[in-house]
Amino acid sequence: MSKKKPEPKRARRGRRQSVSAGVDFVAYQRVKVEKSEEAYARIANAVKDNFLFSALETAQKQEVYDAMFEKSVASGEALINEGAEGDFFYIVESGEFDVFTQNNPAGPEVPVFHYGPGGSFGELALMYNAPRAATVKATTDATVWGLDRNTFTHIIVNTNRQKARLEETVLLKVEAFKEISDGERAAVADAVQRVEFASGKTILKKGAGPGSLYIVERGSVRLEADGAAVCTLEQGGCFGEYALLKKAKQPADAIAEGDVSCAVLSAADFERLLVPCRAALERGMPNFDG
Ligand code: 1OR
Repeated sequence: MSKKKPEPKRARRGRRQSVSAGVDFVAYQRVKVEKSEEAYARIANAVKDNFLFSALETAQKQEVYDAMFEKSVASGEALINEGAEGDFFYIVESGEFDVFTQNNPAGPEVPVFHYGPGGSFGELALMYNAPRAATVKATTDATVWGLDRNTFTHIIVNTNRQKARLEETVLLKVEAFKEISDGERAAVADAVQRVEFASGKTILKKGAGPGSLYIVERGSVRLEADGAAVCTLEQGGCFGEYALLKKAKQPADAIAEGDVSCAVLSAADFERLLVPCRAALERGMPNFDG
């Protein structure tokens, strides 16, 4: 066994409160497991394509990385046993795992799923406060990064809260979205990815082809054409829609003024979700055509 977070039992005796469907959490204490710079780099590499981590802001990622501990698993060892209480969530750095369940009609010895490097498992018991739904066994020697239940739940709760904030605050400020229903707005909140930009960064370049729709969540974005300011967008402001709607080139540079975070909707999701507000988006655009 490797290092674990300090005193997990004590933390779990805290007052429980229900915060959102399926998620229970206890008073949160930040956890820091000492590790090398190299270990941090390995964690970042292991989670880079993991959807659970893509929505996290930089500070939250740091919080998760701080809490993670390294664990070696021998070939044949069950890291998770079906029916057990959930304790940790795992990300695979190296090695292979098979998933088994007693409910498998083909037999409990036949794997129902497989994980390799970059895969993650053990979230169900933590999210739904339920027994482990399956057994996860190493089929080779493996290295995983573990995250304690309390930190995992805290991050999920925060992510849900951020999504609610996006839905109830930022997206409500988008003029063009006044025309879409609550359900449609919730679908946009589900589809967007949060992307952060450092101060001064050119987010979109004038003349580039159609890309995504950007909705400013935090900070301000200056639109600039040929050195002349067009306008400055604050929370709820959109850019990228001109090129998408007109199937044209970007009419302006979009530059981050201070640190900026945007909710970004892909061209495909834009087509799928925003048909009802095409006209409103067009009406709300700055006059790029002079
Ligand atoms: P957990 O906390 O319940 C076991 O611990 C983990 O195995 C579980 O979270 C998932 O992360 C992972 N059914 C249940 N759990 C699965 C399954 C699964 N696959 C992976 N896990 N399947 C249904 C089997 C009838 C396979 C789905 C493809």
